Amino acid sequence: SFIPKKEDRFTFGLWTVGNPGRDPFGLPVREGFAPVESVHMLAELGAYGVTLHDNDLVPIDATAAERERIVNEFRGALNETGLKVPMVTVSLFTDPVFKDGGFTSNDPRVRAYAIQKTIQAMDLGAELGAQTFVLWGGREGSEVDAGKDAVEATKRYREAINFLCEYNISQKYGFRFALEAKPNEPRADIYMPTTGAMLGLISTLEHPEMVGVNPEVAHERMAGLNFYHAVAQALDAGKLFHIDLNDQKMGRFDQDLRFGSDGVKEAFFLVKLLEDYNYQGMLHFDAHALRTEDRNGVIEFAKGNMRTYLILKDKVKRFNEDKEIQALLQEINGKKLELPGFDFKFSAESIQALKGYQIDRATVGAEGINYERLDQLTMEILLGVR
Ligand code: GLT
Ligand code: MN
Ligand code: MN
Ligand code: MN
Repeated sequence: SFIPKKEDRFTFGLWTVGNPGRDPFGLPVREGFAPVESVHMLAELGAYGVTLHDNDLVPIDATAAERERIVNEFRGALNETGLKVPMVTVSLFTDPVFKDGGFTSNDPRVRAYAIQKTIQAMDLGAELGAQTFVLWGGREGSEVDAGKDAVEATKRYREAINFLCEYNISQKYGFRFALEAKPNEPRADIYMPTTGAMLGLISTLEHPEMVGVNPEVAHERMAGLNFYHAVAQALDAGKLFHIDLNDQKMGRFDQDLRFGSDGVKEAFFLVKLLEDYNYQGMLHFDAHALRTEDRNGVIEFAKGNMRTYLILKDKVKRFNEDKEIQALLQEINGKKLELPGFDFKFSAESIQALKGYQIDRATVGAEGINYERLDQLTMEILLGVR
């Protein structure tokens, strides 16, 4: 058991298993898996698909002929293995031209190029059969707020996404865009730093129905936030179009650790949320193997992400079927309000009923809620003794 299957919908970015272990202080330590190698390796491990930035596959300066050769070769590997490309994205952060942002750059030459590059990435994604287009604005931010008006930047961001939505419609691509927030790194501050901020921006777009979010565990944890809560809000809004699974120590630099390797409990509640609410999207790992690893370690890393998800899924089942836990939850969540005419919806009758309500404050205030016992039982499930 815990062997990944296509039905589990696990996907990996080409940049994840392709990562050669470079960091801002050190050189590469291994040869990352090249795109075609990644496809074969991941298919063998039971993944459903791979995802990519335009330039993970096609170099930024490739000629049309080179592009065709590369895409054909890649498609050959996909056909051979049955691996899918459910999501693509665009790099608006690697090239020096984007040093002060893409969509929000002060320079209109750069803003136009960012939109042009994104449109070309959409064309590539459509060719590969992708349905989701992720936008991570890694350089959309600032160090010097004197130099860039943040209100103007928000307007430009909106304008660019509106443009992309219209292009999507005009080409009948049917993409759903998923906006990925991150609080900082590589910029000192990145605009729209949290999933909640992205949800706020989406409601101001011309086609809000076409745009959702791609929350990443590490990014909310860098900001010291509860990822489970962020994803819950996105789910409630019908906006969880995609998800980036990995892990991260709270408040540190971007670590992109193997899923579940740091915050097991939070990972458990995330899996529980996704499973209980029947999330049907891809389970996408955006992480990379530690810099200590060789290529074999990269395979261990890829396996580990999927295996941990499946183990946690099994723990969720145990939690949901545990009689004692369920009885406790019933006790905690099964309280009754005896107030005829009041149903928490505003009406003439409910306001009347509410005005006459007299809570027994002392009794209710003194009741224990039993979260200690519930949390201990959860821990015992996680620790494998239940
Ligand atoms: C980059 C970033 C990720 C984003 C990717 C999509 S690229 O690795 O750190 O969080 O999801 O652009
Ligand atoms: Mn990500
Ligand atoms: Mn990250
Ligand atoms: Mn990241």
